[in-house]
Amino acid sequence: QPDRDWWRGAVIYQVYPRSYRDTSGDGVGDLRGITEKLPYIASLDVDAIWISPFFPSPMKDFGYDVSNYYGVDEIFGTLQDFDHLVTEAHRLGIRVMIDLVISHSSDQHPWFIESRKSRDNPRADWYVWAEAKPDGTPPNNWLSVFGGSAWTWDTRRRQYYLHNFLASQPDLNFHNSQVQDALLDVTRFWLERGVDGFRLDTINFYFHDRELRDNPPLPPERRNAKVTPAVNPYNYQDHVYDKNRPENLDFLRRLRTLMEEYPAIAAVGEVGEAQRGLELVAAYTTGGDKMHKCYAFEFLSPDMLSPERIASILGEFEKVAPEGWACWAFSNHDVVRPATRWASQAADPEKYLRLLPGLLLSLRGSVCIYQGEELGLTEADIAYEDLQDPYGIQFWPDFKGRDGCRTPMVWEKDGRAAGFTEGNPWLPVPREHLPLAVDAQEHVLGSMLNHYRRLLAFRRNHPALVRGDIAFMRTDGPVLSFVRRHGNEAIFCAFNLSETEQFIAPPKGQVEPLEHHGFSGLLHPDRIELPPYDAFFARIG
Ligand code: TEU
Repeated sequence: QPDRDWWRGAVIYQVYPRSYRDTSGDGVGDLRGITEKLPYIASLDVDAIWISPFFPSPMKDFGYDVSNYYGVDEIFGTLQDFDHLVTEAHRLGIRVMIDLVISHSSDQHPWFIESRKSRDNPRADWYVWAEAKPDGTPPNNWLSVFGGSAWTWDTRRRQYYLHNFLASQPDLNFHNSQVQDALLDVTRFWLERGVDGFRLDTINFYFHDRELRDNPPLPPERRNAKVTPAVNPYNYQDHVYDKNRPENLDFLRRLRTLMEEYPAIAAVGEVGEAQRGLELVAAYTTGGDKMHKCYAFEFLSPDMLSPERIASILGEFEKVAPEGWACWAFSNHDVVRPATRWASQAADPEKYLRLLPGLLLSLRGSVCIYQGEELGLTEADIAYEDLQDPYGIQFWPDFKGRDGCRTPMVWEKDGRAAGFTEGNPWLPVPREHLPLAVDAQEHVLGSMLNHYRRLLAFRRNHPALVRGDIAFMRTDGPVLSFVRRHGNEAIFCAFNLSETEQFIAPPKGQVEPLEHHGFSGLLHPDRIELPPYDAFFARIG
């Protein structure tokens, strides 16, 4: 019997294919490269991989602009390479999730090429077209995440089309049922090829308001200038009409119904919404008929972690989504790596960085780990001349874009391009990453890599950490503590997020300290001793 519930508490390892391993020598990673490295991924003991988009694409947004949903871009290989990857992953016990980017396509997709030809062709209504205002300006005030108006004028149709991201990423019109059917067909194609699930890009952007009403301004108390750069006015609108529409739920239900035809499929939806992320995650995951789980941007923002913040985010989630399931991530291909975003601000960055996976892997929810996070990679400083990310180029220097977390994976300390490629890597390999290469950490007992492995094994050995509920104990001050409980197993977890030693009272009843997790908190008869940035785990009665 397939384990239909495998996604609960699953650890998903995110692979950004351009930067994982290049076997063809063109400087860009490929599917064969991922397959070659599957034994490494298996050695981490994760449940699944999520592969960022590998479909044919003009790569204006590095694959998040798809021009054919049924294939593999030449640069990444072939469909046969993909089938082989899936077979090998399954042989090693790793499930495969792919990244479906269906809110928008590339402007080079044949659907859009046809759509823009005239106002009355069969696909005329497959994208979101609208008349200019009488003065020639765009239909409303909607903005693109990547800067400027969300509307671009098309000289042939003499109309504007909608794009939430780049102008080369036109927004598909979900109000058109043919579009929905076409996208479900795409989904079925990959289900038939044996994938185990999907990471669904920008699920809250699927529908737009048909009446094209202006977004109201965001009230100042709900602004968070740090989430996206203050230079981008996108951050100051309340996105109630361009995205986050109630109809999104209907399409997510259709998707789920399709997924239910196959055994043990799971979907994790990306909710790109800084202001009301948790509320949306709740709406999209409760009821068992939409997404299995979602991730919002709570822990992907620059806001520093604190016991209070962590408890309030998880507490809020439990409140709004008692039966929903979260997926937490500290890192992905869109945000500054936590080693730089958070740890560099700590008194002891190295120790702080080791605390992060202990914390992440103990929270209630599923977890995503982004390639290189397990090595402790820092954000690379990319020179303006080397920038590839359109988002970075647009907002430089206020915001340096996403290339700094997309540099090649470092495999060999002394290898050419760190063992990533025989050619010239599409983004430079930062010199400071070399000592962190896999081969440099592999056989070092206490390396970051082995720390992750040990923690992943620790989590797997304790079902309460995987599927248990969570009850917070201390949430104010520098120590966070909670109890994870599942069946008759209860685990007390405590984290010292400060640079000074802390003492806390042990939980009542029997306390049996657990080992093999890489932390050194100590139980004394009357208190628990937590060194700076350290943790303590115990089985309690
Ligand atoms: O990201 C959606 C999203 O909300 C991003 O705009 C995010 O806010 C931004 O990257 C800043 O961190 C997804 C993908 O993860 C991203 O790589 C794509 O560029 C985007 O969709 C468009 O498809």
